[in-house]
Amino acid sequence: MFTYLLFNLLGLVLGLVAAVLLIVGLLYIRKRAQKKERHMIDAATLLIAISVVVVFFSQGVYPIHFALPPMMQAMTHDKTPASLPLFASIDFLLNQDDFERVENIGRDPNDVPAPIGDREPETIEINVVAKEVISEISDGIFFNYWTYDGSVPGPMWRVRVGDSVELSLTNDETSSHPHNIDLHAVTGPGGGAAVTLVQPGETRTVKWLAKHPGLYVYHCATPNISTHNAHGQYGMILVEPEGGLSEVDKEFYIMQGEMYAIGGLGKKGLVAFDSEALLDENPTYVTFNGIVEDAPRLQAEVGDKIRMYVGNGGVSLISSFHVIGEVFDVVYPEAAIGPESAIFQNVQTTAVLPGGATIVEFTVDVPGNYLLVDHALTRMNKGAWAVLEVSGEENPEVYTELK
Ligand SMILES: [Cu+2]
Repeated sequence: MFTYLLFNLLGLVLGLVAAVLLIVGLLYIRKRAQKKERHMIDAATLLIAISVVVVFFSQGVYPIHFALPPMMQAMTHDKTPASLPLFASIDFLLNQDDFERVENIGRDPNDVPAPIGDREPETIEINVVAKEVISEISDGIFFNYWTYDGSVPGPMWRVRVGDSVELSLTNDETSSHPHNIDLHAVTGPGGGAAVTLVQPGETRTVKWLAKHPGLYVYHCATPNISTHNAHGQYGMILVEPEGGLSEVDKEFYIMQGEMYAIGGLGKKGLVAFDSEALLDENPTYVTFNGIVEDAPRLQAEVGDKIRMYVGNGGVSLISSFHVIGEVFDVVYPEAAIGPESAIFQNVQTTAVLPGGATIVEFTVDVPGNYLLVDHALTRMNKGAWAVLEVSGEENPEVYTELK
């Protein structure tokens, strides 16, 4: 997957050797040359030397991986820090078989923990593993995902306000990078990242008080942070208010995310991460729960009251979250929950900021398929959609075809 870098490097080295040989040859000829010819040879030598410098520093593709190095931390296969990210990339290429192949990287949107209900605050233990794996974005398109617990997004957690949370982060031994966790629900340096930086094989624990109700994004905050997020390291935690949220029939967990891949949309095989596209904020793929959907993942019955916990792992795009054929009865804008928080009613499309979330509720009245989208609709072409299948009795009073 990084063969183009090797070819670039080979081309540069061969060009450099050729230039040196040429200069040596010219200097050899110069010794026997007349004065006039020597001037010409001097000028030619100088121009060759300048052109070597210009070619080396004007390479558009090769140095892009050097755009991030001051911020990028990586390890080689034997867990020593790589002196340059390029070497970490070559190391990955040589040792890619060590990474677990995950059949389906996309977290099931139905994977929502049960409501807390009415209980007193307590101490909650959470264990999570940062793991780098290889899986498919879409059929035949393989990507080196960095995950929490082997899926994208990471698990959704559910606590109540006042709970004390002991969160242990383990970095799997097979990882090539350090990782940590920054939870937006945490009050304290780095949202937990400052005390959870783990090298491969290490575990560290942060204890924090869930002071604020709401739905919060968590993500890896290891430099280069955007690179870690764009490999899939994000998820959400719901801090329920005292007494919990109202009862609904179905809850879903959805996170929009971005992937940046060299070779562009649809390129098959193991695709390399595209740092240039990351810096340009131009993702190759925009996904709901880590993959381009190949079969409907959400199901409901006519009459179900549905609540969706919707987050945006970013890195860059603001999501205009919309369900085609539905109106949100209730939106908790920016996932704010509190006695003074405004609740929006009858909303068509709602913003989900990178590193932010929203909660939407609606009741399905008519059977059929409903598309969840980012209404910046070209992102559908990049994978930003999911299907909600609703089954049950037709409801002609609400919706029917007239001949
Ligand atoms: Cu990370």
